[in-house]
Amino acid sequence: MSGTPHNLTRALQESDAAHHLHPFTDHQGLARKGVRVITRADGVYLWDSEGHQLLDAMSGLWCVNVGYGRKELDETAARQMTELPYYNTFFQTTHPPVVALSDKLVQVAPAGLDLVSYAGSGSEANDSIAKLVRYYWNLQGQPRKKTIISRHLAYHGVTMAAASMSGLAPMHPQFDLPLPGFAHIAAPYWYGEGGDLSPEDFGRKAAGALERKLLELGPETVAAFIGEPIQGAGGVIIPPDSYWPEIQRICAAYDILLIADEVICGFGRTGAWFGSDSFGIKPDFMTLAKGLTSGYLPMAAVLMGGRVAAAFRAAGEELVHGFTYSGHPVAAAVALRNIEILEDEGLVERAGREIGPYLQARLKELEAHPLIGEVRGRGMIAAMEIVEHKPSRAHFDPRRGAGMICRNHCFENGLVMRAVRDTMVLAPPLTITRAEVDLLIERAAKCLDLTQRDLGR
Ligand code: PXG
Repeated sequence: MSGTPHNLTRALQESDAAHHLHPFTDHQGLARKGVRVITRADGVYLWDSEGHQLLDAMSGLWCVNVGYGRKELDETAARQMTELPYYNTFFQTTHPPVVALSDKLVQVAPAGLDLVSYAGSGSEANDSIAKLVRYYWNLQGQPRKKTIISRHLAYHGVTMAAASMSGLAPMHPQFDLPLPGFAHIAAPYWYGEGGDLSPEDFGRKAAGALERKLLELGPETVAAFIGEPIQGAGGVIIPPDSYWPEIQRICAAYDILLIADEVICGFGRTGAWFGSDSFGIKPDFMTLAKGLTSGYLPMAAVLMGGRVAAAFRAAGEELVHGFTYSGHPVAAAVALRNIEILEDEGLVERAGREIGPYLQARLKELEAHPLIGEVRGRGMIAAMEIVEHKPSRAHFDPRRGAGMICRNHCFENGLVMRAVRDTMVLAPPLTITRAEVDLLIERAAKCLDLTQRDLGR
């Protein structure tokens, strides 16, 4: 292909429209508008095929925790490709990268989680957990314990089981989901659903929904509860402090397993190594992906501990589960190097004590904007609620597409921020500098002004 950047872009757009079925995309709409072509990245910046620079306040899809352009990760991948590009971990074999990574994961994980199983994506990892939960209760001689309870606005992935656990309503009808054996309770979304309750009272009430659902289904039929410590794709829903301790209590009281989906929260995002550390959660299973490799290669992991790990170790029979790419050597080498970068550069502590608080303080200033009803966040993850009426926390009529208007202004003005309904969400790389945070805020403020103008307010 040759020609001006514009012609090149057009050629790529046409070919893409002809042959590429995109995730979560309306294809007619996309073909009309023309897809955006991203060609290059460095640090916190992306460049598109027209040469525009964008500050990526989403770390790709919540994953590029160490930032783009890390030579250490290229070099590690290249070296591993040369030495052993592939071998599997079935049939009584292993390889050095996966041994080293498992060791490292157990080191950084909350105490007690000491057994790792690998997958290629967060969805696969959650699907694996859905199977392992069944296996655990079958091993215990309690085969009636089957149902997994999750929450509205949850995102756990797109495989049949992971989508069934997800609670974003549009994810189900196209595929006749959820499957039997999955139930949902309300999310701890105080700003949207808390009404007149204080956040703490609302947190207890939202956790109480788990107990009510358990009693409705019969605790003897319930296997596990799954939750993201902070719900990411559902709109960065940060539970009140009263929430997780109550969930933990209910899981213990009714003998159900607790699964922390750390796909977004893991690896420093919340200012601690894991969201479970931030909220004092003691899970039986943890799901890891995204920040595990900072998105440089696809890889996910399931961490287990305590009675679950003990049961699998002692089962005395073959575990009939695993993927061709479970523990892929190149992905494992990159994941290990990525974790070493987080450690060597103190990026998790920086997210918790320095750049995270700075980002949150600067974002909080935007609460003075006429459109912003609430800014909330932890560490390097945050949300801003666009509302029509601040005192009542009333959102705009969804048909006005306030969030989408804002997101489009962001793209046009060199900033990538996602809109979840009318909630603007962001999760920049943990490496972002103060000056880059300032630029992010400057661009976000400008886009909010443009959104306000478009909404005629
Ligand atoms: N769990 C959580 C908490 C996630 O956020 C998954 C599982 C699934 O991971 P995979 O690797 O199978 O995609 C995710 C993924 C969005 C968005 O629009 C979020 C995700 C994926 C795609 C889009 O916010 N999260």
